[in-house]
Amino acid sequence: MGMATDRPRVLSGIQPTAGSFHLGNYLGAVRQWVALQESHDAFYMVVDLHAITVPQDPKELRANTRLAAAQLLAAGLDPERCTLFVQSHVPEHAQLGWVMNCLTGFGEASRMTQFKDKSAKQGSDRATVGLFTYPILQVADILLYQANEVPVGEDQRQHIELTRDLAERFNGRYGQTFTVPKPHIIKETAKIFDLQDPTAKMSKSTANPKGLVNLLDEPKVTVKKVKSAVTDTDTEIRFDAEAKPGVSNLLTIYSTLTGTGIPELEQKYAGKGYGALKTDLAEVMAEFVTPFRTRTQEYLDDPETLDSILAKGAEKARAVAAETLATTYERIGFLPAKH
Ligand code: AQP
Repeated sequence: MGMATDRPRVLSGIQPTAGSFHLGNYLGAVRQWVALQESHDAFYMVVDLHAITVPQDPKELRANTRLAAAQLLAAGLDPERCTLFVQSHVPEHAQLGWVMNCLTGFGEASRMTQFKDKSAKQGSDRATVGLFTYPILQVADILLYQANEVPVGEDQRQHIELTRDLAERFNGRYGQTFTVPKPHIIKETAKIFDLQDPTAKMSKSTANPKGLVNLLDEPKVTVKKVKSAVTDTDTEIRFDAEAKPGVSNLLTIYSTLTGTGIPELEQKYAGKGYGALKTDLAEVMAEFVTPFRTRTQEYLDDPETLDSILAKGAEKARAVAAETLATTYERIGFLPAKH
């Protein structure tokens, strides 16, 4: 582990809310996590504290937390190469979260568009204060690890901006304490779109499940969804995100999963029509999800190993988080507790 400390650090998280990860989560974020563990000192977590910003059934939350960890391992995270843990196992997140709450302006927090979107979806009267302040907990998540980069999808960009602002504000007020992080957003896959409404982000809380590709769905379900993806009325297979969002989204997915360039795909399907593209992409998808499902199940079948990976991860994460929190408390002027 000694060499890991010379590497730039990354931190990111995913919610254990939906059961299965969807294709947007994977292509927008998790795929980058897997790559970055080779070059960075990587910390990845299942963010169960964020999950309770909306009501959760306790049994389901517990099961979904293990399921999220199993999917991360199945996607290629290697506990020897990264630190994988559960957010609530590291109490410093909530502790630094409070400090960050006290540093954030109410107006500043009110400008977060994710809160506006998410609260509108469930009716703003029912939205919790936790949902309102979750971007601030996210700030704490990132700053605790002194992360240099945060690999996320486009929808999280504004939260990384907030993180930068708060890190600079704290540093300015109390002296250099936090690394100011940068977003790590891959342009091509920063926003994967809904297969039925290719102008909307693929999202677990969609009204039409046909547009959402869950990685743990039966492969035949996925095949059907891909084949009935909305395209447009002409037949030309060409990447044009503005004029042809549906086809462009399919090309992005195809290209990323196979490593084939988009121009090459355009050439391959020239004159062939959407049916051929969809049939082939459906096959690519099925080939991707089938082993992913099997590997996820293998981790779930051995909860002791899974829990021990998470316990080791939490221990490594806590060592870093506790140090940052202690420095923060000291800078703020909290009286040290007697040992
Ligand atoms: N459609 C997407 N395209 C690219 N990246 C995406 N991400 C989510 N959707 C897309 C990225 O996935 C990571 C984990 O996100 P999360 O834990 O916040 O997942 P979520 O919010 O539960 O996913 P949804 O589907 O986006 O939920 P709702 O419907 O609640 O809004 C993040 O890095 C995110 O950017």
